[in-house]
Amino acid sequence: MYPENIIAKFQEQFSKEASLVVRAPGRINLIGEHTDYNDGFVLPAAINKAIYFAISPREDEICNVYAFDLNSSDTFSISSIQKSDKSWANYLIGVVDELQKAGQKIKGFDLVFGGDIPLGAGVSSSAAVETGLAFALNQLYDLGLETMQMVKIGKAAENNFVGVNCGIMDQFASMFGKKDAVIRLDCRSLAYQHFPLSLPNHTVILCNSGVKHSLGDSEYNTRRLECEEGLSILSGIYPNVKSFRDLTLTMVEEAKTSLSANVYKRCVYVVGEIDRVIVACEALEQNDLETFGQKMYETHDGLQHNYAVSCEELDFLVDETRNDDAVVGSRMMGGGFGGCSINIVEKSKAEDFLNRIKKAYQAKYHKELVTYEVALTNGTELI
Ligand code: GAF
Repeated sequence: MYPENIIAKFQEQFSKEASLVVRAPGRINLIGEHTDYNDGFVLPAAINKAIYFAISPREDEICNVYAFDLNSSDTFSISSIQKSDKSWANYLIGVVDELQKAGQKIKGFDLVFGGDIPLGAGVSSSAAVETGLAFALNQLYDLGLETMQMVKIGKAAENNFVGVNCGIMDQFASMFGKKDAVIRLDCRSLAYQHFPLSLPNHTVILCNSGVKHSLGDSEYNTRRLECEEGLSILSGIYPNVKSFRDLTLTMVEEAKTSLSANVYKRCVYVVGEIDRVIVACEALEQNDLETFGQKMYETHDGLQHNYAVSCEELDFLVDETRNDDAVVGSRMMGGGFGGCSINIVEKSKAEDFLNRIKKAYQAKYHKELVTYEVALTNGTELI
């Protein structure tokens, strides 16, 4: 059971007690996909699936790190940072690198980490590893970093060391999560607002397609480049346009002939999605779940057809819910190319829904559909 197994493994591995134990959660995102790096809005929350860190400082520059769930260890020195051939270790080394680049003085450490965030499922296990280590080192070496600085360190590690040009949402949600609340984040100004997700009659269920997405190998970075190309062309045509926030669908439509077919579709998706988050948040505030759910389906359609980041299994999972009266809204979640769909389901009908969708998935793909009912939790913290 986490985190007891992590704490016990630390004792066994290093023959001493861990100085600190940190919990860094994964995240869901209700709506606002691929909008974080496009100056849009997102609506994520931290969840009750997390990576746990048992850690102690060292007097030298050596970092001994052990990945509990992979039963794999690695050692590196903070004074000669280089990529590891163990891909999991690069998330940690990247954080150490970014801290040092930011002028922070740290020493080595002994670490055991692991948790129950499903890997490659679009619930941000990698961001949790990054924010968890940044948080632990901040505590261990009394660095005095503010929460947002740690978010940025985690993101920079992913961008510069792991090589995925992700936006800020995942690290932000893992750090700023709050029990029973979602966070509306303006990714342009970084202003945010927690608001309680009170769904007395509904529950949030993730359906894991079991298709492993790998953001690094996938088209994620290409989508970013396509968005940059689109924005650069559109801001040439409309001099007042500084970001996707300044565009309307009509403006994109009128400039269609200046954009390649793919770039046009990416722009239509992003401009539409930024608007959808605003409408969906208003609906949520008014307890209008029907409108919220409708926006989730529109997001899925955009991700499937215009942004082209879904996959057959995710489309199947969403399509299965379209005429299911237990489900208010459903869509693929996260970067895409696999991972989970997120579903808002009526509590009293959830069990029947799960039976139906698991049976259908098994019949179609001959594999078990793993599902998770999620609760919203605090962000990264000492435990
Ligand atoms: C991944 C990225 F890490 C996020 O920054 C975000 O862009 C998301 O995909 C898509 O919304 O999780």
